[in-house]
Amino acid sequence: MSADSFVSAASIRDRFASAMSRMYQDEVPQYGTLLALVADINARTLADDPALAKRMAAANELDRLSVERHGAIRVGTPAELSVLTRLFAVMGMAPVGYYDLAAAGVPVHSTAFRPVNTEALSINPFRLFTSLLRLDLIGDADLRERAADILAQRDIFTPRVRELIARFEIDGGLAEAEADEFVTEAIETFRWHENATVDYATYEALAAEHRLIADVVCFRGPHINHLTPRTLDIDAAQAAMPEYGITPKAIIEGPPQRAVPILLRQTSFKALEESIRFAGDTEGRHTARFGEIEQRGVALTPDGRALYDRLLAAAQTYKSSSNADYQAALAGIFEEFPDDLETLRRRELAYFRYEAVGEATSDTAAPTDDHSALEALLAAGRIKAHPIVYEDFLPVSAAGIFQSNLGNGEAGNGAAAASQAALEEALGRPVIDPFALYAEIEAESKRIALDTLLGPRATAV
Ligand code: OOG
Ligand code: NI
Repeated sequence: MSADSFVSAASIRDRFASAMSRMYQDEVPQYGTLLALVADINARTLADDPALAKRMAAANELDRLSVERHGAIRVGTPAELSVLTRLFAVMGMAPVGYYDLAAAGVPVHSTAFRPVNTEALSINPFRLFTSLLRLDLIGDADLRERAADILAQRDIFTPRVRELIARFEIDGGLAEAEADEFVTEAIETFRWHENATVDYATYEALAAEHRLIADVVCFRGPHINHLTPRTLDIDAAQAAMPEYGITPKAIIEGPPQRAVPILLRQTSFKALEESIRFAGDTEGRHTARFGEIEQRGVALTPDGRALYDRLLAAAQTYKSSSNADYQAALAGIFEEFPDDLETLRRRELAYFRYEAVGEATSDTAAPTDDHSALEALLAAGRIKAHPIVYEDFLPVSAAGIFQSNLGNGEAGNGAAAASQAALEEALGRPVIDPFALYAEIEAESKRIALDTLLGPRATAV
């Protein structure tokens, strides 16, 4: 089998993302309604804001918008997570970032599997927020052992998907028919099952410890618990939800509305309670799955992020007010955060991708250092700076999303030490530092833009 006849990772990811979206629409019809709402809002936003449409088109970001989603799953054991690392590698998705949710009382730690380079992201940026249950945070030793025993008995992967992953690893790719089969088999892992693997008493005991533990341990697999489309105007989408029969969570998480969106704003809504058949034929109920929308903005540098974290922390005391009051307080506090692209760029608060416009001409060859050359070329309109979209997640927002959908705000084991090393051991590889990825995209684009206009030079920017 030659590399030419392999299907690209991006194409497999694209097929997988759309198969998951179809499956979730069948499982949770409200998600289909949400897709329609977001598509309407996005079309209206682009029509009302031609500058935004032009900027997104120039940055090659319009095509991905209609397929853009993130999802979330929760697995029970390191062994499950290690196979997921290999499964997502088939689709060009690698674990990026470490999120410690235990600090917020949710007994998991997480990463996001996602594509990492600009081209792959522009085709389909599908990401999966993936959490590993921390059984070590269950206080009761008997219950902890019982949960581990239950998890040890399940296999969340089909035998065929395991074979196809191995085939990919040996051959270096999958052929057309195998790629389709891979997608069909892979989504089985994320399907909803209304039959629990345990009896009602066991479910209740685990749920009493933490609802999330019951959600992870009592089912055959890590059902996809939400899929999140990207909206260009989350305030409009939130306001329109009731018209579409959807009740959103009270507060929009993340930064306030701004002229230049930064990072990520999110809101979610509770899905209906589902009826569950427990072992021994008892009927019961469980809320597992919900809906969410998000608006993405520019990725921040460590300095920008530190400023964001400081301002967000200052706003937390207002979180119990209404969304309108909270957003007003947040907006006031965030006045300190520059809100125009040029200041964000000059003060190195956000990441940008540079692009040369046109070809080299004799007048562009300036005998200055790269930094001055870049600024001069930007001023002359010979280089464009595109804000780089934030592709990751925010721990405080994620904690808010988890909690609002678990129906409780347990303070939990806040003192438990975060353990990135333990998550990496389970993944079978280190997580990628998101800042390093954005910085690399920025530096590489700078180098190429300057090389294009000035020719290769000895110095780095
Ligand atoms: C994941 C919650 C986090 C987000 O968008 O921050 C998340 C979960 O509930 O499993 O999806
Ligand atoms: Ni989410």
